[in-house]
This record gives sequence, structure tokens and C-alpha cells, in this order.
Amino acid sequence: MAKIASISGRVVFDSRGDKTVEVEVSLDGVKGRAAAPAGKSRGKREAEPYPQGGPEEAVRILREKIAPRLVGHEYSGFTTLDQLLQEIDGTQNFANIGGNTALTISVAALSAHASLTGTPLYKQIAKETGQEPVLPLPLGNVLGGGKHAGQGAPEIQEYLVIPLNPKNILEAVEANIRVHRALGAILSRRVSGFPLGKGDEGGYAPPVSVEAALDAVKEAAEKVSDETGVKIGVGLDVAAGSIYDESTRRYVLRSQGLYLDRGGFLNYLSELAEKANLVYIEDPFVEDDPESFAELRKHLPRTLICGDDLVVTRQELIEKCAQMEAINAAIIKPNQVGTLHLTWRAVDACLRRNVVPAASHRSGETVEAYLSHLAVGMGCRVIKAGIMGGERVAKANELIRIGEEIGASKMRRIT
Ligand code: 2PG
Ligand code: MG
Repeated sequence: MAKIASISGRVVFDSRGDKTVEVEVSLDGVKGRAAAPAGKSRGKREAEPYPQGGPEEAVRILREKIAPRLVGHEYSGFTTLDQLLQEIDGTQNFANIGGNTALTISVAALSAHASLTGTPLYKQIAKETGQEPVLPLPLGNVLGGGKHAGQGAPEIQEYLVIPLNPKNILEAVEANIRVHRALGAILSRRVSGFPLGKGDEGGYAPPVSVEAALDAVKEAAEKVSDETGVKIGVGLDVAAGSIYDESTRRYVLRSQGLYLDRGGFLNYLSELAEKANLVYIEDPFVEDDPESFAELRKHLPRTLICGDDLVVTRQELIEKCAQMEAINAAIIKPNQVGTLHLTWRAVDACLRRNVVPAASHRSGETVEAYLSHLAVGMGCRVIKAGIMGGERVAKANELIRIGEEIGASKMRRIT
């Protein structure tokens, strides 16, 4: 068995220019490296990304407290290493060492092991999860608003597209890129003076209402469906926590003069869903209101109602919400829980309860592509990793490479 010979960390920058942590682990002299992403619209029950003091403090703790405990550890996979990391931290939410520190150690060690044994990451992960490697469907945002864009952009955070019947991964990735391009042309025509500015995740951020944004995305998706024969679904990430006013308990779409209580917002979303034929809605309500999720699910039985802030990649929350029939899909963000092991427990809970697991990037990303390996190795049906920008394209390109090994047409279906 290979031993951890050394472990070190540094501060680097993510796609937003914010500081993040990067870790290197050496197994028998072979190095693996990983950096952490960062969320902006975060759930309250997410793991703490960093100890107090931020990425710099995480690096100090890594050097002084974690490395001495891990050097000499015989690496036998992520499960044991991750359990050790939980023990070193000693809290439920990685408050002491930071979830990002734990995750990057775990992924860096796995990468070192991959190099040492000549096995790709997805295969190593699949060995521990027992899943057959299959490519997930790429879900990506073509238009962004809310916290991911500047003032004037629509209040709802993400306008997403997903190819539903692609022949192979190349066709799937290309379909999304075509919709992004077609949308650019539509917005240029419709929004005078809009210089095609983009939000944090590479989607256009035009100064239009939610309805106008959705209408343009729907038109772009239909155009590409007609041209290519690939059926393209449209979705939304409402990121409801970002538009909720706690004091009045209203969902606020100020630009449209809408201040809606939960019932009003439910009707509003149901109408949007019917108009745009939405196949996917993420975080339609705030995270402490699973009952409203369940109600929306009843209204829209054919739509994936997905929990992100609602379940924060935690097995117990996924199980609870699945039981309540509040969700039939869940976002899987490894840094919401802090380790690969806990991430797998969340995915496993989804698979056992017929909930579609969707591996997801964060709005702040790096060009690393371990998320694509995780999605394939853990059996995620969908991957939400954006469409445009180097840090988003990196994940799609990695899926294309994995497709060369497992078969480019070996793709999941969600309908
Ligand atoms: C989300 C994510 C990613 P953030 O809400 O789903 O798109 O955003 O990383 O800012 O939490
Ligand atoms: Mg979300």
C-alpha cells in the first residue's frame, strides 16, 4: 500500500479572483493536486469552507496540524482517509479545518493514487462506490442573474438548458454551446445597447425581467432543437434564499413589482413552468420550507424539483426530503459537506430513493475537472457545470476524454 510521504498547501485564486486553497499530496513520491471551488449563494447548513481566518489560516492548519497526522498514513482509498479527516476536525461541519481543506486533501490524495497506479480518477471512485461508469447529461446555464450577476439582471439566478436525448457526449456538449450562442444573437436583437455581458458562471446577464429572460432562453433552445434534432429541456435555479425577505416572508422580484407569499410564489412558478415547459426547477423555495417543495411537486409531476440549499449534499436531509416527496432531484456539491466519502453517502441516498443526483460546480471555480470524474464514478445522472468560460468548459472537455475510454454514447437518461 502507498504511504502519504508529504502534504502541503498554498493559496491560489478562483475564477472570480477570490482566494482559495490548493493542496498537494505525495504518495510514495508521486504527486496529486487539487483546488477548491467557492459558492456565493450558500445554504445555511453547508460545511464551513474555511476555519476563521480564511484560506491562509487553512494552509497554516494544514502545515502545522494536519500534515503531521497524515504523513505516513497508508492510503487505501477515499473512505478511510476521509473518515480520518472528520476525526481530525472533530466537528459536524468542518468548522476547525474547513470543508475546502478536507475536500482538497481527499481529492489530491486520490489524484496521486491515480497517477501512481495508472488508473483514471473516475475508475478509482467507481471501485469504491460500485457504480458502473456512465456519462451524465450536462445541465448548464446560458443566462445568469441574482447574486451571480450585477444590478439590472433578472432576480432569478440561473436559466439552464439540458440535452435530453443526445447520441453522445460531444453532441450533448455542443448542443448547450449552440443554445448559448443562439441566445446571444436573440438578446442582441431584443435588448438594445446590451453588449453581451456575462455573469459569474458565463451565462449572459441582460437587463431584462425573469419572464423575458426565460422567453429568450426557450426560443434559443427550440431553435437548436429544430436545427440539430437534439431535444433540449429548459430549467431554472431559483436560488430562492437570495430573493426571500425574511421580515415580510415574501419572495421579492422587485423589477417586476412582485412581492409574493409562498402561495403566490407557488402559483407564479407553476405558471412559468407551464409556459416554458420547464423540465427542472432548483431551490424554488427557501431551505426551511420543504412543504412548499412537496406542493410544487404535486403541481408539476413531470418536472424535476431539485434541492440544493435545501439538502446541502447531506444524506440525512436528502432522505428526509425524499420521504416527504419534496424533491425528485438533488444537487451534489462536494464542498457543501467537505469530503468525497460524505458526498458519496449523499449520492447513494439519492440512488436508493429514486432521486436524480446532479453533480454541481460552484459559481467560483478553477480549471480543475475532478467534478466530472466524481459524476461518472458516483453514478450521477446529471452534471451542472456551466457552459462558457475556461473553468466551465474544462469539465465538459474532461467528460469527452472519459467518453473516449468508456464509450462516448454511454450516456444517462432522465426521461
Ligand atoms: C447554485 C450554485 C452553482 P453557488 O446555487 O447552484 O450554480 O451557486 O456556487 O454560488 O452556490
Ligand atoms: Mg443552486
